[in-house]
Formats: sequence, structure tokens, C-alpha cells
Amino acid sequence: MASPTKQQELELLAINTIRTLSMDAVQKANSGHPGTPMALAPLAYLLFNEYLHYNPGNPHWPNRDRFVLSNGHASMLLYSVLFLTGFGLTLEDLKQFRQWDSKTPGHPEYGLTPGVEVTTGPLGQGVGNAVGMAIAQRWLAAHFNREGHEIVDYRVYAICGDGDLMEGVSGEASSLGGHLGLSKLTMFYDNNHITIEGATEIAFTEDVGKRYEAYGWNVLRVDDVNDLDSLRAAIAKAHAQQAKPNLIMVRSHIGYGAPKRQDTKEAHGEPLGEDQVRAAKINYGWPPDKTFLVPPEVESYMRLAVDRGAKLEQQWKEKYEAYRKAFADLATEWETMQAGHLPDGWDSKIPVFPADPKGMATRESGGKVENAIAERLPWMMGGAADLSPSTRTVIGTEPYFERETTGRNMHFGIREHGMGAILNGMSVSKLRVFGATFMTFSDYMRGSIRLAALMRLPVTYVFTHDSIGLGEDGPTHQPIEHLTALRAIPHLTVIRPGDANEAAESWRYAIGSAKGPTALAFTRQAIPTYDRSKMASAAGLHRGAYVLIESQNPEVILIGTGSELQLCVAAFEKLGQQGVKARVVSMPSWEIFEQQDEAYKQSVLPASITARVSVEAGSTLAWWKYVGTDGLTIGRDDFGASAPAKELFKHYGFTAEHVVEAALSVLERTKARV
Ligand SMILES: Cc1ncc(C[n+]2csc(CCOP(=O)(O)OP(=O)(O)O)c2C)c(N)n1
Repeated sequence: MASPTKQQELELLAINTIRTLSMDAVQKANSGHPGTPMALAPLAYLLFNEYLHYNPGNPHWPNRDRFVLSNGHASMLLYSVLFLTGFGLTLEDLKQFRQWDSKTPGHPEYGLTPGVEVTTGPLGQGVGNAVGMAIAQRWLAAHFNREGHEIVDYRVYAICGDGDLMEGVSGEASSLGGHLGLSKLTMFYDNNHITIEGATEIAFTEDVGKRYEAYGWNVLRVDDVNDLDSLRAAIAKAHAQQAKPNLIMVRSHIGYGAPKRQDTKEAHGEPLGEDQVRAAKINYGWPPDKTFLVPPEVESYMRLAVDRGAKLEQQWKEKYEAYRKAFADLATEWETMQAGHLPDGWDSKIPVFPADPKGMATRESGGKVENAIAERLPWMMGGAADLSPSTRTVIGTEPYFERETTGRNMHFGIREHGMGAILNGMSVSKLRVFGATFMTFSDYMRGSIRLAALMRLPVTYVFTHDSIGLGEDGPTHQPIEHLTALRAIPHLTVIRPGDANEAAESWRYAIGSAKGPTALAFTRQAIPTYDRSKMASAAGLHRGAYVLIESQNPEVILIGTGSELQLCVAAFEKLGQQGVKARVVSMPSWEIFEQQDEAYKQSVLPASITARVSVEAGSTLAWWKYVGTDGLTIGRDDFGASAPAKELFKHYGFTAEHVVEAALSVLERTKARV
């Protein structure tokens, strides 16, 4: 074999720097995952040094290539490379791996570490995110590029492991990615045959390559991750075709170079121990007693990325200036979108719904409002998991996003979890996105919703059929605990509007005000549209809860949400006829209400009125927070049944009479105490 060239020696030195920094950081933290960074260092080196277009000086440069580390436990791989390429991480940051307040947490976190495109760790999600990013890339290119003015031409790269590809969410997203032919996406599969419990053979024996071929991906194989030329050849093949997403299956050896750890499950998630760290370093030709060693020639070589990146962005900026001159309106749109702002007048078409005792389902009113916003918000995009005729979420004027077309409607297929992860990838790409399904299936996408919340992404979920009120489909389809479970997710705003005008405000909030994801809970069944000249304005929704209607000096408060608000209004009338003074509070969103100041909260739910009844067709578990120990909750803590909605409501006590009864009983209770 020919002796290595100077360049090859430098490359190997850089790769071993990535390896040893990762090992040392894990060892110092005495916690983390050393094995995969040691194995994948050549791939990360190659991508960041030869392929990815990025600017460390501006990690937000809009036309940068995206990189997703779906196997987020290998975070040190990414941190080492981000440090070496000059993203602003310091050696000290690496030494603080997994420590309080550091920029190098256990798993990569979006918004915390420059260069981290998405939060990963829950396996499989990153694959969905990458598919979403590739969808967004294609849409943005189609929408903004003009002949001779290609301002969007980036690629999306991802690395994933066995765990990612065992998770269902990655299969869902990959299936859709293949169907759509997302050729700008190149994903590397770290085929190392090891997971936490041992060899993958214990639970994962399918032919992954064949599976991905069946999904419609271009599958390539590299026998040894250390063979940079083979990697280069595979990437060249991937880039040469424009019909399919690429899966490059790369054989690697976890814990590479550590004599007692290589190819073992222990290498996955345990620090190597001082002995094995030393032994691996000796194998790499590294000084065994030096820690966090960065050879100066490696640092200056890898830091070339800074100048390279600045030049790339500068070239793009020149291109963009020409674009701006030629297409001023599009450029304004692009800049507004990139800044995370909304176009002027984005909400000017939102309808006001006239009072109507028969009313309409909030899925219906919600659909009209969504369309009114989409008309004025060109980068709003979304779809349903094969339920759009029921969720009413199609943007009426738009084609679909398909292999050959780039409309704003998506067919996600029956893939709720995949939809959730894809939405996150689209959202970090600056699109304003929504995804719809029946509320009961929000469970299927919960993992992705939680990550949207963790990342504070302004994704909107449209969850229709939001209670037993969906009727005949029965208990499998009737959400019970879902509202409570969704409310339990930090930074997710749940809104359950009580009539068409609240539905309008709920969308206005989701697009205009939300600082994270919003779940909109819409009914299947019609509910009355209130006469707002006689009741408070639906704009009260923006305070989470508000007094809808009341008698002077009320003694009892009826709190309702969604379809049960009408029961509170009816009970209010009946109580009035009996001389009982009540207040009806519409409480579409707990989260928004919690953000109000104490004075406002007290004005809606004064401590002095402890006679309170909540009415919501779902779990009562958390309602005690608002009704207190004197109060009563009317809800449903058991599964529903298959029957017409009206009958279910009657059987389960969702009637105005029952609300009246409860109100009288809490009043009696509180009066007895006085
Ligand atoms: C959804 C989810 N389930 C479980 C885990 C815990 N977990 C972290 S890594 C891992 C094994 C991953 O194996 P592989 O992808 O082969 O990673 P490698 O061992 O190659 O680093 C598991 C089960 C997780 N992070 N996410």
C-alpha cells in the first residue's frame, strides 16, 4: 500500500482529534456516549470539510445545507466538529459537556448551540425532521427561485443509527420521503450492528437496504467508514441523481480503536474508562496522557471553514442582491419569512361569524379561518393524515405538494407520527405549518409534539372530533384524557374554542401570537354561534379565559370550554329564572390564561367566589385546579361508547339541567359554610 500523503495524514489527524475530543469529554463528564463519535468521526469530518455548505460565522444563513444528527446521543460528534470548524464553541464548552448551563448538553438542543439545526435524542425524530426539511427546501425553491436566480439550492444531510431506523416514525417519514422523491436529502445510516442490549441481530434482522429501496430511496453502501474515498464516491453517486432521496449505508465499528470496547454494547453509552481511553489513543498514534488535545495544524486546517463559509455566504448575498433588484416583492416576502414575521394584513380576511343558534362545528369555522389566513400568508402549508374531508383543513385554492407539483396542501398519508416529525422539520425551515387529525390520534404523534414544544416551534395542530361528541365512531375514536394530556406538555398551547368566533380567534392566536406550538381542539358537531352584541367579544380568547355573560354580583361561576360552553350558557338562563346569579366563564385556553397577570385572573375567577362548576367533555383530572375544593367538575373519566352524540351527552350528564343541579349544590355547600 502506498504511504499516506501529507493531506491524508492531516485528515487522519483531524479525524482522530474528533475522536479523542469526544472520548475525553465523555470521560470527563463520566457520562455520555463515546462509541459512535469514535466510529463516525471520518464521516463527520468529511461532511463538514468537503460537502456541507455553511458559514460558521452565521449559522442562520438561509441557504446553508442542513445537517441533522438523528442519533442525538452521539452529540459529542457534532460538538467536536462544531468546535473545530469555528461555530463559536470553545474547548471549555467541550469540557463542560452535560453540565449545568453549558452549550453542550447531553443531546443536541435547537436554539442553544450554534450549528444545531434541530433537537434530537428521541430516536427516529431526526429522520422525520430531515424529510420535513427536504420538503421545505423543495417548496421554497419552487416558490422563490426564478430562472437564473436560484437563491434556494441547499441540500439536507442526516446521520441516523439502528435505533432511528427501528422506530416507526422514521419508517413513516421515509416512506413519504421516497414517495415524494426528495432527492436533495442524503441520509447516512450508521450500520454498526450494535444497540444498547447487544447485537442488532437480537431484534433487527430485516434487510434495511431493501426496505429503503422499496420506499423508493436510492440505496448505496460503503463497507468501511474509514475509507474516505468510498464515502466520496457514494456521495458523488447520491448527488448525481435527482429522483430519489439517498440512503448511504455505512459500516462502522462502535468504539473504534478501543481494544476492549470496539464492537461492544458497552461502547454505546458508557464512558470508556481511563484505561480504554489511553489504549484507544495509543491505537490512534495519539499521546495517551494528553486530554482535549487539538493539534495546531488540525485547528488551522478545520478553521478554514470560517473563511470558506464567509465566502460562500458572500457569493450568495451577491446573488440575492440581484434577485432583490429583479423581484422586489418576492424578496420582501423572503425577508419577512426569514425574520419569522408575518405579511401585513395576514389576518385581514379572517371572517366574523354572525350569531346563529344552530351554529356550525368548529372544524367548519376553523377551516374557513385557516383558508382566510392562507390566502394572505403565502408560506403557510400543511395537511392531514388522510382525514382532510373530516378535519376540513384543505386550502381550497391550492394544489397539493407532490412529486411533480409544489402546492401548499400536503397528503401526509396515515402517518400521524411521521407528520409530526415532518412538521417540525418544515417549521425550522421557516414555513408556517399545520397538521390535522382526529384528537384521539394526537397520541400517535405525541413524541413529535413534545419536541415542537421543547423547540418552541410555531406549529399548529388541528385536532378535530374533540370529544365524545363525535358520536357513532365510538370509544376508540372519542378522546377522553387527551385534552388533559396535551395541556400537560410544557409550552404547548391548547385552545378549545366555544363557538365560531372563538375558532377564528384561536387561529389568529396560533399564527399571530404563539411562542410555540398550538393545538386547536375542534368539534365535529355543530355548536351555536353567540350573539356577541349581547355577550363579551370573542377577543377575550387572547386572555385564555374571560367572562362571557353574567348577572350582577354573581354567586356561582360556570366554566365551560368548546362544545360544553353552550351548556353553561343554557344553565345560566335557567339559574337566572330561579333567581340565582351566575357568571359564565369561557375558558378556551388554560395556558394563555396562566400567562395573564394576577389582577386579570382574579377579575375572571375571584377568590371570593368559590362556588364553581367546570364543564368539559373530557377528563376532570386537572379541572380541580380551577374549581377548587368547593367546586364540582362535570366531565368524563371513563371511555365513551358508540351512539349518536346527543344520546351520549345525555347519558353522561352533559345537560344544562345537570349543570344547574351542580351549581345549586356547590352554592348550598359554600353557603352552609358561611
Ligand atoms: C425513542 C427512543 N427510545 C429509546 C431511546 C434510548 N436509546 C438511546 S440510544 C439507544 C440505542 C440506539 O442504538 P443505535 O442507534 O444503534 O446507536 P449506537 O449504539 O450505534 O450508538 C436507545 C435505545 C431513545 N433515545 N429514544
